[in-house]
Amino acid sequence: MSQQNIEPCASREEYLALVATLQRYSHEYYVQDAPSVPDAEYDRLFRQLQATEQSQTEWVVADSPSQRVGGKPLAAFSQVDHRVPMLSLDNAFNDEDLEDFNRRNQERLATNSDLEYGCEPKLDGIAVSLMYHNGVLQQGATRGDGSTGEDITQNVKTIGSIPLRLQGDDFPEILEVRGEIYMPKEGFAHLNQKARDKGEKEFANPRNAAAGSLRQLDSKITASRPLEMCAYSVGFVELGSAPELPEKHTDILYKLRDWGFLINAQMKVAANIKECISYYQHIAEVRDELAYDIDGIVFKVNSSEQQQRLGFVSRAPRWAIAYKFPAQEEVTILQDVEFQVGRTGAITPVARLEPVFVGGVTVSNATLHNRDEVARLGVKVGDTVIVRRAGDVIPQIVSVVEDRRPDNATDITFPEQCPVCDSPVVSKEGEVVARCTGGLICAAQRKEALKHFVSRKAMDVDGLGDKLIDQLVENGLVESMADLFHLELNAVSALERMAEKSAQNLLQALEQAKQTSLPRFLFALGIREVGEATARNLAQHFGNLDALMSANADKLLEVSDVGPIMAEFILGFFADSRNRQEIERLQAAGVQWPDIEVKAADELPMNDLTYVLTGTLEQMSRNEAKAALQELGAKVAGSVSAKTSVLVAGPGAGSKLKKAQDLGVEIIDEDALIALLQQHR
Ligand code: D41
Repeated sequence: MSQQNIEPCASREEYLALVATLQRYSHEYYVQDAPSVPDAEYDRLFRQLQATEQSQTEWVVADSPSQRVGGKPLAAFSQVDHRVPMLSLDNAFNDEDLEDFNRRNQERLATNSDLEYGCEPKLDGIAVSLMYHNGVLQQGATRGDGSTGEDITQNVKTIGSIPLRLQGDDFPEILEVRGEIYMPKEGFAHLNQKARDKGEKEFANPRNAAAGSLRQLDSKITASRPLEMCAYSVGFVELGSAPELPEKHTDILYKLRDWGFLINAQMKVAANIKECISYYQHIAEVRDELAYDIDGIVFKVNSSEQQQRLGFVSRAPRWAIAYKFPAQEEVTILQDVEFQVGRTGAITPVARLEPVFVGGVTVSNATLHNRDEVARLGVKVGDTVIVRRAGDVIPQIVSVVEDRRPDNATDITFPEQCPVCDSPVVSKEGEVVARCTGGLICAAQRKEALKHFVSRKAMDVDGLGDKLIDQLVENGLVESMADLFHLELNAVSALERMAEKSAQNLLQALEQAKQTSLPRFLFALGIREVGEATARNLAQHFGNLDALMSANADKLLEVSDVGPIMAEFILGFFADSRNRQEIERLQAAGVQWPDIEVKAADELPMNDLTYVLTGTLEQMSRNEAKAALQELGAKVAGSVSAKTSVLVAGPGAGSKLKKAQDLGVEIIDEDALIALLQQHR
């Protein structure tokens, strides 16, 4: 590609106009999430700015966007005394605490009327102070101990959502803006992925990553980190000729937004404390979908006049409180490690923990994933560990508190024999997973295979849960999938805790499950790597089971989503006579499905179209959407490029949405996607 020639600005006026343009674009990009020009255009103008500043050093202004890039490393941070102390926040841990807070406020204000509150999510980041003189950023500082912090001016200037110059003209002569610098979850995941790729140490969480990024003496490092700042209050103010700030806290924040700051999009006004509690519950529900980590909600008496009357005690204002969510990370003790055998024989180390209340539930198990993860953590039995449970994700061990390791801590050794069937355990070269070689001899693998076979997206046998499968296998009633369809009423109702009626229901559910579809059946077989979407593609492509079973590798590779490794697994599965026999037994037991009419690719309605999915889908899973699109002949890609035909963007869409906008790709929401899919039913 040809690099265009970049001409430096011819005059100071032209240079200043360029500075202003770039400032506007950068605000659109970082704060409004709505860039009006493509990245390439921004980059071009930015290079022109740099070229100009190189040849005309005397023109350079302090708020030039070039000043974000990161200057020379500092030897140490100097100290900054806060002109107005940066207060801390009192905590509330339950609704009563919050109601007490409200009652105290009412008493002090000698009123029975409802008090109005500003409500904001409490971002889990680093509190900072930004000092503006005549609208130009002069200094950035950490909160420190509240009276003295560290000068991190160079570093905050690298953060895109911090304005170097305020917009508008009605801002105070001196204005201190306070806010939280944080790292959005997506950026955090990228950063850690890069660290993993390079074999470097990962950050434990986005907060640590944000703190670590700000603590860099070399601001070039900070510049490379995905940080944002969200403003939450003002500190020192000297109006000069500017009008008074608004009376209400929330209106002050709207003013800050006008001047160019990011404020929290979830911010709301609550008319009374009851509404505060509903707000808390609402945010707790959507918490996982937010693009950033939060650890609670901050409630602030909205009227400045009331705030002043309430004042503060020691280091915290009486008029504000942080209602914390249950902690998502806790320390506990690793008491033991057990090894579970999965459907494909994969052996997973599972941590048995001293029970601990974390993320709102009591946790006594956490996955340790595999050998590599155990090595990465360097964890031993007896260690004090940090467990994390966020949302509905299975609990994880994040790290070891090494200075609490007892003398008798023992290494975790992986078994060489399967803990269930005693077959040898092997790890294939290049694979981190250790597997039991027992296949269907192994009761654990059999149980897991059966659980998968009857699961909702597979054969969908109603009322056949994990516990019942365990019982059926342990009592020798079922060895393989086909055995399920030969169960007899008296044998089932003889099982512990099984009423005759439930046994009848189970047999009826099994009878119903026999009428299935080819995609379901293929998925249910549990072929390694063949998920729901691939099973659909295979069914669509081959139309019937015989055609699939007699396909060679080349034929399999024609199916979208099937690569060489998966093709190998599919061939291997059907080459195994035990699997072929099992399929015959299933069909003999009455399991059946209609064949599918195979359409040539160019007859499919979405042939030639490439879709990308981003953000959260609320009415279907991403896999379901993907499968439905592929069924209509569309390709579903992971990233947006010039080849993308349509981007489906749900709430929380981020960089992909931006890129699609830049490239002028058609963007639709989930409702439009559903309408589109229905059109082709
Ligand atoms: O999101 C936050 N972490 C946040 C922190 C917030 N939304 N509002 C805050 N408001 C205050 C007062 C009421 C004192 C102006 C805060 C903090 N303080 C705060 N952050 C760290 C210490 C105090």
